[in-house]
Amino acid sequence: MTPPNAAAAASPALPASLAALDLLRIEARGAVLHVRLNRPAKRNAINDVLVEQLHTAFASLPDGIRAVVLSGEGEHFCAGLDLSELQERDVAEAILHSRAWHAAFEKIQFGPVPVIAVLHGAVVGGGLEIAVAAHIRVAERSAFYGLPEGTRGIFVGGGGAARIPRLIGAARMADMMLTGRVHDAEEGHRIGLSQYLVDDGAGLAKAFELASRIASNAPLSNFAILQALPRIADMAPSDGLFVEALMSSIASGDPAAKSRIRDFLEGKAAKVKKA
Ligand code: 1HE
Repeated sequence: MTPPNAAAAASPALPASLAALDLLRIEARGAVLHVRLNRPAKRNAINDVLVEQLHTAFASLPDGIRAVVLSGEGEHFCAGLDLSELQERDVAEAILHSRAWHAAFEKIQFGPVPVIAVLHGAVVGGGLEIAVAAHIRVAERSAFYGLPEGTRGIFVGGGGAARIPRLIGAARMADMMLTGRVHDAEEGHRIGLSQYLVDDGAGLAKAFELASRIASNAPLSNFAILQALPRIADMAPSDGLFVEALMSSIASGDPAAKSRIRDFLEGKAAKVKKA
C-alpha cells in the first residue's frame, strides 16, 4: 500500500532504535508516524519478535509525533498469531506470551497519541485484536474479520476479550468464535468494527487525512479523549461523572482551549458544518 504525499510539516528524524525494527516499516510524515506491519509473506502473522517490536515502536514514539497510522504490507492487514510458534509453549509460557501481547497493545491504546488503523484483507484473530487497540479504524472494502481461535481450539489472548465486546457486544463476538463466522467489510462497518469504510486502495489517504486533522487538536484534548474517555466509560456513572468534571475543568483551563474558543467567538475558527 502506497501512502499519499507527505504531510507539509518537516518530519522528525527516526531514532535508530525504531529504524532497526525489521518486521515493521516505520516512516515519519510530518507529525504523523506511519507504522506498517512488514511480514507480508506470512500475511503479517504476529510472532514473538513482532510483538516485541510493536511494543518498542509504540513505547518510543519520536518527539513531535502527534498521531500514528498503522497498516499492513501486502494483501492482508494481519493473519493474527503466528501459529507456527504456538506448538511448543507450556501453560506458564502461554500466560506470559499473552501478557506480552497485552503490554504491547496497551502501548497502542494508552500511548501518548491517537492511532488510526487501516484495514484491508484478513483482519483475523490477533490481527483483529491489534486493530481494536487502535482508536480509529478505516476499513477498505476488501477487509474481512474473523476470530478463528474458537475453531482452532484456543482463545483470544491479545486483549480481544476485553476490547471486542465493547465495540460489537459479547454476543456477536461469541458467534464469531463459536461458529467461525466471518464478517465482510460492510457488515463489520455496520456492527461497529470500523468507523470509516472506503474503497480499496483509499484507506491510507483517508487515514492520513484524519491523522492530520487529529494532530491539529489541542494536545490536552487528545490526551483526555485517549486516557480519560475509555476509563470513564468503564466506571459506574456517578464515578464517571465526577472524573469527567475533573477532566473537563483541566482541559478547559488550558491556554490552548481558551485561545481556540476566543478564535471562534471572534469569527476566526471554523463553524461546525453538516457532513
Ligand atoms: C501463517 C499464518 C498464521 C498465514 N500463522 N503462518 N490465525 C489464523 O488462524 C489465520 C490463518 N491464516 C489464514 O487463514 C490465511 O493465511 C489468510 C486468510 C490470512 C490469508 O490467506 P492467503 O491465501 O492469502 O495466504 P496463505 O497461502 O494461507 O498463507 C501464506 C503464508 O503465510 C503461508 O506460509 P508458506 O510458508 O506456506 O508460504 C501460511 O502458512 C502463512 N500464514 N497465516 C503462521 N496465522 C494472542 S492470541 C491470538 C490468537 C490468534 O490470532 S488465532 C488466529 C490465527
